[in-house]
Amino acid sequence: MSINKIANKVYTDERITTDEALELFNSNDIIQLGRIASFAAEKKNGKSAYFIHNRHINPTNICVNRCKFCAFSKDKGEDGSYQLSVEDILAKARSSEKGVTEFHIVGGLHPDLPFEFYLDMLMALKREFPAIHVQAFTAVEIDYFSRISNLPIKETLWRLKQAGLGSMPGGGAEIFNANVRNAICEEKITGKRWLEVMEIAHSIGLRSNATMLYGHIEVYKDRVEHMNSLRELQDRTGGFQAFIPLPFHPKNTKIDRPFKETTGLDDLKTLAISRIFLDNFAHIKAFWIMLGEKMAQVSLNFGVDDIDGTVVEEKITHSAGAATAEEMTKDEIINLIKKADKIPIERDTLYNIVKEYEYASV
Ligand code: V47
Ligand code: SF4
Repeated sequence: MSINKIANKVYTDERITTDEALELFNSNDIIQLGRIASFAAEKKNGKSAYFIHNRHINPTNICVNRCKFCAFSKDKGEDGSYQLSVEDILAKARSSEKGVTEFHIVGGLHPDLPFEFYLDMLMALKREFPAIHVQAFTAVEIDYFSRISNLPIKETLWRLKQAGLGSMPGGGAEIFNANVRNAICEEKITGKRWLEVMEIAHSIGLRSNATMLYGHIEVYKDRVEHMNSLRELQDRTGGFQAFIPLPFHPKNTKIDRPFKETTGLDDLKTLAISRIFLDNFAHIKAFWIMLGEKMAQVSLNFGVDDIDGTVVEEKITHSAGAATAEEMTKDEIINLIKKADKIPIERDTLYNIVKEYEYASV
């Protein structure tokens, strides 16, 4: 089948198959891919491009999993390992700029911290910042909390929600294929378990995101199957907000690669195809920290409608050699969006509009 035939399916609102998505991955016609993805994106979000005024906080880098692709994690007692107290976390929260609407909190699987630590952290944050949404804990952390607390996943999530958890980020998904997963993060929960945790989260009203780590040892088919599992779950729950493809950063990791970073073409292709394939996801996000500011901006014309946020402090990708800054100001983000010929919309975590900025055609 030619790309034109696949394009016609998208233009007539017909879902594309996994074989067709694979065909798109095997094409290098990036301009046509961009055109089809832009059509799909504009149908969902018009000319809007979203961003959020947020702050990331990583409570600890000590992690029992030690995934091969992760340069952030350390063993307990190792040089460079750290563990923030609730008071340290509050201090970071207090240092946020006025107007921040989200704390984004993920960390390692700490060997000794009890489940109560995370409940206390949430309660302390909500006590002091009741209006700020806390998006925290990947499905991997939730599964770990359920094991250390001896509670079922649903009860674990319920207690976190009662303590102030607003929604979940999309991390920990990596690549669901079992062989690839075993090779890059053998200690991590399976893809099936990741999906189960998300299904339960959605069932109790917690929204979440979904990610895919690409550009390591996986092949295109693994990416398509990963996205297909997400599309199937989303058909059942509707609980995912954004899909975020994350390009692998190899520095300081244990993954041998014959070449280094993902290429610009692969980044754009992956973002564009995800927009075309995931017809039941409202948003495709380019996390500028990992893609670079310029690539994130360009991707706004290749199916992306969200470039994440101000971030302020980022440890996961920067441990793995990211060359980006750790913070962008709102004005810088707005400028990137305007110059991509889109309308900047500051959103909150749940995509309510905080402020719509003027459209300035270039
Ligand atoms: O799960 C770890 C990834 C994720 C590396 O939901 C790496 O809005 C590249 O999921 N190279 C955590 N990636 C970050 C994450 C995220 C980020 C921003 C927004 C949202 C959201 C979610 O980072 C991990 C893993 O997939 N990661 N190491 C690395 N060397
Ligand atoms: Fe731990 Fe997450 Fe890093 Fe894996 S990716 S080692 S689970 S912090």
